[in-house]
Amino acid sequence: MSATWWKNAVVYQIYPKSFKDTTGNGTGDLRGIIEKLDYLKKLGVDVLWLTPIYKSPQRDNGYDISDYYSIHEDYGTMEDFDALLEAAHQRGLKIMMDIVVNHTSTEHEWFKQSRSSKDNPYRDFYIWRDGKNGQPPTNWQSKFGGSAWEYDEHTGQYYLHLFDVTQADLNWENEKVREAIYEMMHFWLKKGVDGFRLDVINLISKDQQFPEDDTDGRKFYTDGPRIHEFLHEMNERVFSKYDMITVGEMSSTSIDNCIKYTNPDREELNMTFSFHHLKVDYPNGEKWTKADFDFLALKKILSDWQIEMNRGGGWNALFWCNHDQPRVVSRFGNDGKYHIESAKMLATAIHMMQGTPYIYQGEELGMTNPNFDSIEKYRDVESLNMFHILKQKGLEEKEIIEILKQKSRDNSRTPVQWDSSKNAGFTTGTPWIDIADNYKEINAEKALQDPDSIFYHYQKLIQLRKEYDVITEGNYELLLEDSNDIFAYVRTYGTEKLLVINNFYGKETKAVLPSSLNLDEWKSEMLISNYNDSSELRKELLLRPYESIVYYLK
Ligand code: TEU
Repeated sequence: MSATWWKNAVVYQIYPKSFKDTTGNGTGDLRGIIEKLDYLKKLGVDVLWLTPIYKSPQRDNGYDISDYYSIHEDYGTMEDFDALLEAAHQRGLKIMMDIVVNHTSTEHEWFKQSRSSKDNPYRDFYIWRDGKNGQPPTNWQSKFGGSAWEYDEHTGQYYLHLFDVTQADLNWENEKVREAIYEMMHFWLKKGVDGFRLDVINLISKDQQFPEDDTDGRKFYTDGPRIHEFLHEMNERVFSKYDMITVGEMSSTSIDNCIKYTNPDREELNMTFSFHHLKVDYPNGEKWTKADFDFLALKKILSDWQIEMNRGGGWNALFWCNHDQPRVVSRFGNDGKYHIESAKMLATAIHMMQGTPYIYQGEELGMTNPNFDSIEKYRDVESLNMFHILKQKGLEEKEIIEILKQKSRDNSRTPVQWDSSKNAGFTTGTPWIDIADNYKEINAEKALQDPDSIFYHYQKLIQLRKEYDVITEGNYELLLEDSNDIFAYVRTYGTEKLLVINNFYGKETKAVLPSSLNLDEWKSEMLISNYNDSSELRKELLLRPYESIVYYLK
């Protein structure tokens, strides 16, 4: 296997809590993942990323870790984990762990020690500062709302938490913290795991002056002063010793930084998730408002990242969905009349780009947002915090629910719809969060029986990636840049081309391809489409609602 096998791999993200329950306690578990490995193998993915399964009080569904070395009891035991690893490896599937090292739970032993006194040896594992005139040390804001500093009466100082108050930021300036983290990483890699997804990894280096201005403070710790040094050190001390895949989750980052993170010469990470393309429905940067998405901005952002990362020798992780984002078919597609067409179109649009694609559980079934209509149905800490903050701002409850229906992270956290039986075959108990009520129409059992299903479209896209080098290697050029409904691009690799044409809307439209493509000089073959009678390649193509076609030119 080549050292860069991850370049044409496809990763599948599992949110264990909502994947498959085998005990009837309403929460998914590791045995449930083992049960579904053959399903995942059939889809054709190579790597399974598990969101955090470590011991945790679950304030933020496992992103608040209290022990890096044990498994959260609802998910099973370390024996179950070992069994999963073995069963996955037997099938040629790799396992990627979610590594959360910007912060730990305040229930982690390190934090308990740290909080106990100013001269405890663990005090410097976290970021403690004195207040300013009875106020927090800076005006930095938590990503989940409110101040990023929490006062601790016991020692009279504040600790930093960029996320929930129970997620205390680790002090990466402290070499002992870094050593402890590297040791933990070796523990999992020695067990045989094949990769890491590193949670908000570009936030670990804070400006030690702790400055402030009239913003929320993110510029003082995003892609911070020592971030590249820390990642290089991590690579040298850990990643370089294993054949593994690494992907960094990058909050509010820049293309320039992501080139640095992923250009192999710098020895940091293999690839990065950036989120700019998923902020096109945040008008003026505001997430907590109901809004349509800006299609031209979406095309521009994805294209800029395709072109610039390639030019700088970097590598993108490609994705529409994860456990923090609404379901893409509800967001950029159509979850009603054109559910199947639009889900397939979106899949094609992202899978034919350069980078390593990530599929989030249920995306391959076209799972939709659940449209939860009362606050009791929501579970996510961010959604619940925002509900209160927006209420304080004077918004009506009904209005806030409409916003949550579009923006809540719970939109993607409802259980996987396996079949049409009770609770969609997810659990025999009471699910920890409700199941979307369309599970009788949208479920895996049905998808597997229908050769035209969204599932088989994803399967085909994955196969194509394995067959055509142009999908992995080709450079990218955007076509019809100003079109308000078509997202078309061409990939070129030596003497091969891939022409990808997507209608992003539910109306017919005409694509007039530029003469510069010299279409007459090429032999073309249709590789995939979402209608069974899509047209051969022509200079002018009439596209039906959400029609999506890929042509291979040689
Ligand atoms: O998310 C980091 C992150 O910045 C977001 O995607 C986050 O969900 C968003 O800012 C909220 O508006 C990662 C994890 O993916 C997320 O689930 C965790 O809650 C977070 O880190 C803290 O560990």
